[in-house]
Amino acid sequence: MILGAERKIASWHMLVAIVALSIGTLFGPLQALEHMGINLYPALQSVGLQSYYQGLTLHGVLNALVWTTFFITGFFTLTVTYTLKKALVYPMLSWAAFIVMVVGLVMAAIPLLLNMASVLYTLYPPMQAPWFYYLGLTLVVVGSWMSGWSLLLTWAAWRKENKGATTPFIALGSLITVVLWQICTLGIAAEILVMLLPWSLGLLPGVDAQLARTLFWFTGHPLVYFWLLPAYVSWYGMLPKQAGGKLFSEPLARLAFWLFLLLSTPLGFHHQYVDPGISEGWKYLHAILTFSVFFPSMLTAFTVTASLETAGRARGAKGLLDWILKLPWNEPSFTAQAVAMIIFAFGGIGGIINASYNVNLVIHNTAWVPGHLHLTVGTGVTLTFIGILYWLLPHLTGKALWGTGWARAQSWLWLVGMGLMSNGLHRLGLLGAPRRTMLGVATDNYGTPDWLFPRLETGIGGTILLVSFICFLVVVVKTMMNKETAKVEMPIAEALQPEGIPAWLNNWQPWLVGTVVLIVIAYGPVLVSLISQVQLVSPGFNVWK
Ligand code: HEM
Ligand SMILES: [Cu+2]
Repeated sequence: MILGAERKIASWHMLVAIVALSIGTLFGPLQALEHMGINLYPALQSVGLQSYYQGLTLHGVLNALVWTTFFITGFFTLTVTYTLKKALVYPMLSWAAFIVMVVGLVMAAIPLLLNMASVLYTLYPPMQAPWFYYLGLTLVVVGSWMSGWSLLLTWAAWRKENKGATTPFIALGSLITVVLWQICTLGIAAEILVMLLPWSLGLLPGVDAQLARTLFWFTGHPLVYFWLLPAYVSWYGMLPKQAGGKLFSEPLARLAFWLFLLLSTPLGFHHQYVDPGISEGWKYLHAILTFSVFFPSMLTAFTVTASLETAGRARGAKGLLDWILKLPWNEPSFTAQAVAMIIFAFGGIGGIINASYNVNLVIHNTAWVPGHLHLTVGTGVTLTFIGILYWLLPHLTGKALWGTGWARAQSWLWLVGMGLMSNGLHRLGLLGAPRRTMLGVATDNYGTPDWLFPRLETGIGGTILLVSFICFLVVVVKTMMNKETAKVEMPIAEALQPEGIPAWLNNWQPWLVGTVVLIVIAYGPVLVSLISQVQLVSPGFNVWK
């Protein structure tokens, strides 16, 4: 079956995603070098970059929001249609979704580039951006919703034609992620449409910063699962096949996705442990719920590792651990994703510290936090997506991947660079260095000599990451120009035991009901109290000019 429209739609998404990542990532090494004491920002004023904070906002928005969202909506267009073996029922809806996302992106990019919206990617009011920045971000989200509707409608049509059939795992995992996104983005949609947009238009006298933060994190935590679950779709559903093995247990894989749907949203207060206006009891509840996410995370660690072990054994491994060496480390797509997993494991461990109500106070708002998020979204997710591109680009373009040696080197350099940078940032955080701060300057004022070594580590790591990223870009550009053709298909792993899937792992209803009930319990009373005491008092501030 040829799914031409779907491929075209996905190709356009990937193009925007890669361009966003390329521009966004440019600023990363600048930040890392600044931390080391090499401040290149004054020289960049001539090309329009006004400050560290403008660069940091571009870095966070383009990488964490734009690259991820465009990649994911494009990737899911393929995963759902290919595994259901059904073309989109409304391809025009998916095209319209893409156009809405691009229009939104342009609207948001203009004020970013003009240094009118350097409010960082968390857009915390009372910092205020122009109204068209907020509207642009809203359109990106609305476009991603539309793209999800198109996939859900296609699945509904498939169900009618295949009464009683079990949805294939890859399609199910993708659709669960789509639904998670539709639910959790209600927070940021409410924040922008009801407060920030009218406030920036002058229609509201002020803004309630506490309510805005709460609505932001309603979306902000599940956002990390919106990033991560597409990587899990690949780790569970594709990587075992790429490695020459099988998915160890399909029921466990499905259970993990359902649990992420259930547990992702009702725990955003773990980002607000120090916020006033939310009482300890509610924060404690969210802390407990955060720890419950440990279960699906461990299910994933176990199932994915066991799947890769089946691959190593199929390749002739006999001993306890030699299956690791037998894995196809010469394949760039595999290597990138395997390296991403290794680094991600450390991110998971650090996450337990962030989640702990009391220990969090030690690292809150310190450099530890970007140290952590580069292990998770910055590597676990991004390097996995890069690994996916190593088969997806040949699939979409019909051209062979250029330079497998370069691509492999890219992953290992990323491991070294990220290992150093992230370690440096974690250490700086433990020494009390704040995040979102020009540490090169801050050290002279309130730093200590202990900061010196981790600052150097951060700068060197960031520079190695730049080299890694250049390798990636060379591979992409050279592949696009490659004369050698290749026919590469989406890898789809079989289950080790194609046993019947229990009905409760193919049934949306109990999971959706559970999700809504948990959200109402965990957020309802606090939101009611914050809304009933809303104080629209704060004017907008521009702190970056
Ligand atoms: C070449 C690779 C990269 C380098 C060298 C790098 C470097 C940095 C540094 C040093 C910071 C801390 C700045 C501060 O707190 O003042 C930072 C922040 C951040 N980075 Fe990266 N980064 C890279 C890639 C990425 C990627 C791939 C992503 C996500 C997909 C990402 C997402 C973020 C986010 C969300 C922040 C926090 C922004 C904020 O606090 O508002 N970075 N980066
Ligand atoms: Cu979180």
